Amino acid sequence: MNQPFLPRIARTVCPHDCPSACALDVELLGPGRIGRVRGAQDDPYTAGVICEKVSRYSERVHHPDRLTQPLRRVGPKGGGQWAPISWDEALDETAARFSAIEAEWGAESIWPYYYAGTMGHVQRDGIDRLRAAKGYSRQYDTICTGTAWPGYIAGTGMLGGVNPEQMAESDCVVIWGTNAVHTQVNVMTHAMRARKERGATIVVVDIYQTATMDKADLGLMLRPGTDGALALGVMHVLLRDGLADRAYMAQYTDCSPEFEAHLSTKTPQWAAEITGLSVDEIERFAHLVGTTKRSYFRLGYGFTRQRNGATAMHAALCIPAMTGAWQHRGGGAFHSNSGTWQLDKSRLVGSHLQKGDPRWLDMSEIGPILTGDATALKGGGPVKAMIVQNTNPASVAPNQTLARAGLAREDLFLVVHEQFMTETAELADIVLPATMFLEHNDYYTRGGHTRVLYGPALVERPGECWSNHQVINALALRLGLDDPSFTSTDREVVAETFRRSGYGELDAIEPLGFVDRERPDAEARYAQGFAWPDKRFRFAPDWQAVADKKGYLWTCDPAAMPRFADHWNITERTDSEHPFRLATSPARTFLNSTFNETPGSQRREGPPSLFIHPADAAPLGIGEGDAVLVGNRRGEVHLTARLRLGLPTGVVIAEGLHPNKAHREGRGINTLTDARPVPPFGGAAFHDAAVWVRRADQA
Ligand SMILES: Nc1nc2c(c(=O)[nH]1)N[C@H]1C(S)=C(S)[C@@H](COP(=O)(O)OP(=O)(O)OC[C@H]3O[C@@H](n4cnc5c(=O)[nH]c(N)nc54)[C@H](O)[C@@H]3O)O[C@H]1N2
Ligand SMILES: Nc1nc2c(c(=O)[nH]1)N[C@H]1C(S)=C(S)[C@@H](COP(=O)(O)OP(=O)(O)OC[C@H]3O[C@@H](n4cnc5c(=O)[nH]c(N)nc54)[C@H](O)[C@@H]3O)O[C@H]1N2
Ligand code: SF4
Ligand SMILES: [Mo]
Repeated sequence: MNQPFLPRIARTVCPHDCPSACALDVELLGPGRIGRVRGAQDDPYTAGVICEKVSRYSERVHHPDRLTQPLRRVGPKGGGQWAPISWDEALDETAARFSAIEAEWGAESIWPYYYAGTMGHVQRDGIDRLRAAKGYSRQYDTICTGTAWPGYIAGTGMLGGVNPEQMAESDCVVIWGTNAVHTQVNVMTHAMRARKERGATIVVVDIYQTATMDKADLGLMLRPGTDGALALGVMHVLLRDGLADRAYMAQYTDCSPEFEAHLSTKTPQWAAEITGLSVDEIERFAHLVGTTKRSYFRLGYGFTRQRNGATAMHAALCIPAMTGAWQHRGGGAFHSNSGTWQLDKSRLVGSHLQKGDPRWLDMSEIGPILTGDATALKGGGPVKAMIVQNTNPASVAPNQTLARAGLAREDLFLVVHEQFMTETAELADIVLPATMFLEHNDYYTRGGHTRVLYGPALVERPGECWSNHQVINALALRLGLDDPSFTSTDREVVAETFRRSGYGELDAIEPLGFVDRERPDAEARYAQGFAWPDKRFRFAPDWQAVADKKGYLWTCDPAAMPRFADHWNITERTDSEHPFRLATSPARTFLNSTFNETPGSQRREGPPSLFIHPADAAPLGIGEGDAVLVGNRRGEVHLTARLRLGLPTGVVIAEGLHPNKAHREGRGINTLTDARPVPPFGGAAFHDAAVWVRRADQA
């Protein structure tokens, strides 16, 4: 007997790649239909606030372009002609091709590829279980966190910080290298509470006048890739003016006469020269954080998407270690809590099944890898087959020309499991339709906060969509794997992972919807010492020790690393041919390339644009709204000029990622970014490119 559907509001979690991982209340209007999505009021970090793109999620779930059945390419690669096929046909063909390619080229010629389209661990990371069991090439994850995380760990010894809810108890919140209004709106909720309730000062450090800087009391607009210099100038002033907490440094840090000597030449004049800030701005900032005990440093990812990003993160993190802000409630630092979950994911990712010791291929180097770069291939053979889940490398990967040429290779067998016909899916041999978060079960961690949340399947899936977990399991069974982990349901994997991690039983956790992993405040602020053997924060980082902790792989000569916290001058140089520095900062209503298919976001973002200072535009004959061409050694991209006063001269900004085909000639912004791995351990310098700009009609 069919039960009538009762419209209701259900609790779940936002699955997207955003540190906030908001707790959501979703209106369920019918078995397969949702209405409004709201931020949960009773979740202390979400606090009832979510971004606009997710509040109109019904646009995305019920989008007419959603993929709903498996497709096989007919005609040439990328030709746009597809024939619908059954799941059996799609999986049989994939398994047969994978087996044949493995027999001819070896298991390492197959490279499962994924990222964080959903942040649910079961659906995101289950692909590693198949990879391990088959001995396929491994994926070295660098694209997002490759510079930021090592930079932070270099100081504290682990990836964790003071609970971000404490921003509300701060007297000074420093929002550094994150455009939180766009990328993690909840930071603003708590920072603005501090201002309203305590009169806290809000400082924003960025390279242009972002929507976040609009809200700041002190906006520090510096030249791209110079954050290390700002940090050193600040520390110089702290020491010079007696604002360093000497007792704290003596007990909790490795501060040495050599480090102080190193800082003695890093005057605010020196820093002003490099950063483009004034001496007064640097001294004001130093005095503010030097005299405000409760200063909270919220360090983002953006400033680490520079070639010197890891050292910049470390240098910024050194400031609260010098002021002793860690000791005070509402003070300290935070980047991510991703080192604090203590999850046992060994069954989920198939550690028990690992076959051999296959090569690690760097995901950021997908372009060089697929176009046969011997170094990027680690001396091994070519990649001949891929299954891609949860990511859109034809748009998001650096050096798009290489990435797309590689994905389009006729001799690459490409399977893409997606919710939409993305620009990666367009290049596939087989496209598989994927469920969305409301249609499958998973759990989610919150890098920007303290909770691990459960998101249950709430609505019926459209058409023949399958979850990532189902696809990986079905493919594994067809490839002859019989481990019981390949016959479990997604809910069982959540339950098992929680149980193995000591979180408790899912049945008990589900009604509440989360496990709070908040650490005792003293631990979060390292009151018993930092996470190095001598318990001291490191002004002189031991990068090898960072690599050893996390399994990072060196991408530069270790001897090249600066000895102390420093400004490492290795960003892409401007020259007479490439006089501008370009950053590709996130747009407010796209999330990487996700949401660039929804009408609301398309309307809000308009055509792909380039922010340029009028003083730079005038000599080039560029006016507001003109078509411009932006280029460098890697390629050329069409954009629409937007004249803005809120950025330094010599710097241009393209907020993205718009679809490649929204650009004239179909080349997206990552045509201009570099895929060569950033030191010390890889990653992509998305905001670090030297370019030229011209009127398109003069090009
Ligand atoms: N709306 C929206 N939200 C998102 C995303 C999105 O694309 N759109 N992406 C999601 C993902 S995957 C991530 S990892 C997070 C990242 O979120 P954030 O931590 O905010 O990092 P980014 O978005 O890369 O960049 C943030 C800011 O850093 C600035 N920046 C660039 N170079 C420098 C520099 O040298 N110094 C300084 N001080 N600032 C610099 C950029 O201009 C930008 O304003 O956001 C997530 N949330
Ligand atoms: N120029 C420039 N490029 C950048 C950045 C930048 O700042 N500037 N940021 C970089 C960063 S920080 C990151 S993290 C990367 C992110 O790059 P990606 O991880 O590729 O992020 P998205 O573009 O959002 O693509 C995620 C895809 O996963 C799909 N998806 C979502 N959920 C599921 C699911 O459950 N199953 C399956 N099969 N698919 C799903 C979505 O439809 C979407 O197409 O981009 C990077 N690229
Ligand atoms: S702010 Fe981030 S986590 Fe929250 S709803 Fe928006 S995308 Fe999701
Ligand atoms: Mo990211």
